[in-house]
Amino acid sequence: FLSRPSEIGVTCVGFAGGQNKAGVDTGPTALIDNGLLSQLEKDLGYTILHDGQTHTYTSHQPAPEDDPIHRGMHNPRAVSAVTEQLEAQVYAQAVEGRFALTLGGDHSIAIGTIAGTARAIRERLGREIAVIWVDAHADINTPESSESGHVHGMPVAFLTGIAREDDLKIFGWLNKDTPTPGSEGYDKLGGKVKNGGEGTSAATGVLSTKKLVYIGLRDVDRGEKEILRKFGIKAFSMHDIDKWGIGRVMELALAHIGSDTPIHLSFDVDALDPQWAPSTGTPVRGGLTLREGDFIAECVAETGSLVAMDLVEVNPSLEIMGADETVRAGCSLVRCALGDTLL
Ligand code: EXY
Ligand code: MN
Ligand code: MN
Ligand code: MN
Repeated sequence: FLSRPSEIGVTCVGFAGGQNKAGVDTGPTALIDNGLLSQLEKDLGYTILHDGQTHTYTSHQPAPEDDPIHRGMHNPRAVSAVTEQLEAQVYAQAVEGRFALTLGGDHSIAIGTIAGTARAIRERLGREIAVIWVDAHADINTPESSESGHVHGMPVAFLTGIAREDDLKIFGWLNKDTPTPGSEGYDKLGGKVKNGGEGTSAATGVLSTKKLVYIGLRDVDRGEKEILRKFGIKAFSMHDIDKWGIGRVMELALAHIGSDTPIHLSFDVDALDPQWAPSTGTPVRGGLTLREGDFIAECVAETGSLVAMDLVEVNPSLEIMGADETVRAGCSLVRCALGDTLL
């Protein structure tokens, strides 16, 4: 149902406000300086559509003094404003049938990219997207369960509707088309109430919890584990990868999504072991090898259903000695997702 896109719409997001370490905003420049876009163009034959900018969205962001902590979240209005803009940018690429490639930036930006892909695919193909989230972390804290207040640990909660805000300037824009929990016909979590009985334990957001699969998890907060269990979210941890091997895990992950489902791949470079990707804000040892990371991207490419990808959390300013390695690993992941290593 999908033909291989010949065009890639690239969006570079120089944003670091979802966490507290400077430098992740320069990730896109480092990836492009390493030749990523020319590799996709010259070696893989794609047409690249890129405005040549790394967007900082400064005119959209409130001044820090106008962005106080809200429900424990740091920079909530800045993250909300940036992701709302980004939603429109990614939507504009994907709705034209282009592959939407977004280079981050911290992982909070996935609020914008996934919402944009979901809207475009719904409109263009009448389909719901699935998301493969490759990460050491689950990024599914609610503002209340988060211990850090960093929004890059929360994007999945907002996307699935597990976390909600009515304030349009603090992610309320995400819920414009989804029902308010507790409103008629919906339970406290926004799940549909069936014939006046109990609600389903499904939240309602731009992404269904049933269409989400994690790979590579190894640092999941207690509150997040509870959320994963409660909503029955499919997750393959490093333990599962050690046990079954990455080949089997990918078979199971893709089977869960089902064939013929448009896929958005959100790849956090910290899924890789710090041996391969040390230049990232929250490294966790015991991660994927470079080959396992590339293999995940290759398997997703092989489905022919990949419509969008994020590569996030490359922070060239961390670990001076290793920045090159991380950038090269990031470029490799993107090339693999776009079919480079398939014969
Ligand atoms: N779970 C921790 C938190 O919520 O602060 C750590 C999150 C790190 C998120 C990185 C981007 O994947
Ligand atoms: Mn750009
Ligand atoms: Mn992440
Ligand atoms: Mn992570």
